[in-house]
Amino acid sequence: AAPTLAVVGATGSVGTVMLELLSSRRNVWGEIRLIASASSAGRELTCRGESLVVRELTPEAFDGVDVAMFDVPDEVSLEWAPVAVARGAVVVDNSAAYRMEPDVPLVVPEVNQEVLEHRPRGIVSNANCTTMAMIMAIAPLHREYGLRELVLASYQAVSGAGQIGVDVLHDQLSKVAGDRALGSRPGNVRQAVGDDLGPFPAPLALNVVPWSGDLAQWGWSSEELKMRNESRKILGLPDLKVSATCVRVPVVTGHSIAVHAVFAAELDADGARDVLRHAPGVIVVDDPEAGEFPMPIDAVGTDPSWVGRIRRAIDDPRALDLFVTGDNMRKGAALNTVQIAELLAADL
Ligand code: 2RA
Repeated sequence: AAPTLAVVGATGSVGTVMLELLSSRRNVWGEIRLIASASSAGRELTCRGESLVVRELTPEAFDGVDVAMFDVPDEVSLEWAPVAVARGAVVVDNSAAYRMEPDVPLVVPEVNQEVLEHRPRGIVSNANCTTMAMIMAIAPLHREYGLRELVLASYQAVSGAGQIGVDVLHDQLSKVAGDRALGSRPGNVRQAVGDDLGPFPAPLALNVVPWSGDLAQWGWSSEELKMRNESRKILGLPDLKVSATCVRVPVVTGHSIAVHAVFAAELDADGARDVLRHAPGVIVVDDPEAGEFPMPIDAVGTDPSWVGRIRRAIDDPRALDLFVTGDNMRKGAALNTVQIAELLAADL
């Protein structure tokens, strides 16, 4: 029989994109079971044209489930992924709870699908959305030229912080709209926006905020360490040098990353462009004279990582600078999880 899939966190913003993807991709699933916290249980959602009632997260909800996709907070994954595994499911988890565990594979199908085979705990992790967009472009370049170092700056959309992030940005934009004095004197944007900053430490409207995630260690944010640690794990380069600065920008959906990548071999921009044109899940958009760059307003709602501004560094023939944009809700979260689940289903 066709395998049974559970979607845990089905009513959340990533869960919503998961249901859209399941409705539009090749249908490999038998039953699809939607699961959420008690407060969302009983809601009706549509998937594959069927109306489905959301079930409460209980151990019994996993009975008969072959693959369970989780998009819930870290602490919920920590508690419930082992429960799903004990009931016979393989879990694909989009939280940070298990990503760096040595016995949990961290999988990006286009990059390191082979590690999916070894999953002794029955759990597979999905990478963070910021790492994901970037790694899609960097992995094929690494295979060709041998990566040595990454210097990264992210430009992260508010939907990475959930629906609350999107709502807060739109509220702030309506508060600042039309007042042309705003942004030209210290403090007046803060005053117009007021105290409702939602999940962000400062106003996003008419601003950029060099902070994403929590304080981790030595002044680095959790998001910056995720970019470093996850890149090392996915590429199998435990000593890779990575420095990231993660920045939140007033964009709804689409995380972008400015990348300076140093390789072992000398390279040129045309060669790199050619490698990227042949890379799965990557689209090259690189014609500045025609105004063609990778940008969130174009990449939103699409599957690939968009890559452009590809230049060899002027002062280092082994280094490349480029700009990547990807939909943080799709490949950055829901799509990669669904792709992993589909690979597992094909192997059942
Ligand atoms: C963010 N990367 O953009 C986080 C979401 N997982 O806030």
